[in-house]
Amino acid sequence: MSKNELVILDCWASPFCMRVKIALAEKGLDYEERAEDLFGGKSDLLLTSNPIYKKVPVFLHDGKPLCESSVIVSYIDETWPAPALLPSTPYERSQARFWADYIDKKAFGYVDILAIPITSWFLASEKFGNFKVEAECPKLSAWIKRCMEKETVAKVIPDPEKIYEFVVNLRKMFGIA
Ligand SMILES: N[C@@H](CCC(=O)N[C@@H](CS)C(=O)NCC(=O)O)C(=O)O
Repeated sequence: MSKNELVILDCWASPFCMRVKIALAEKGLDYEERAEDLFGGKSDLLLTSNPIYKKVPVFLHDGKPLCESSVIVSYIDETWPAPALLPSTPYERSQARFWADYIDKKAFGYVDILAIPITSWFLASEKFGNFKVEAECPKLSAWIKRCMEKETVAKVIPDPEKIYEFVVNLRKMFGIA
């Protein structure tokens, strides 16, 4: 009998972990976050749960590990069907997976969950790359704003300024000027 014990081996700044956390929040599920030290020493649980890539996120459902964020989000959608993240027919699902512009055209779902966490790193890219996403890609920028209006997204995505500080520290750690 499933206890639905949900654990995510996590790194707060990882867009891939954010995907899983948004999907869980969309389904209204409680879960435990276990922070991994990706640079100082990964836990034995991470190494044994994801021996191929040794990366977060790992999602543990009643102790059973799943790896790769898109695989995990699909699993979450299949295991807890409501509200559906993917459309109901195989053809629509294939479109959702394939077309990037699905983001602009459909209700919030699978593609948005996979894409939005990456945007939390945009501010850091802008500062180091000397460009503005809003100026270069206004439609993308509008989509980010729409997604961020959702509580399930806003509560998971960290402040981009914190990500920027994290990147500054990473650059120092790896000796990048
Ligand atoms: N394709 C993977 C990417 C996961 C990934 O790159 N995780 C990074 C953190 S953002 C990680 O664990 N890095 C540690 C390492 O590479 O050793 C997914 O979608 O889950």
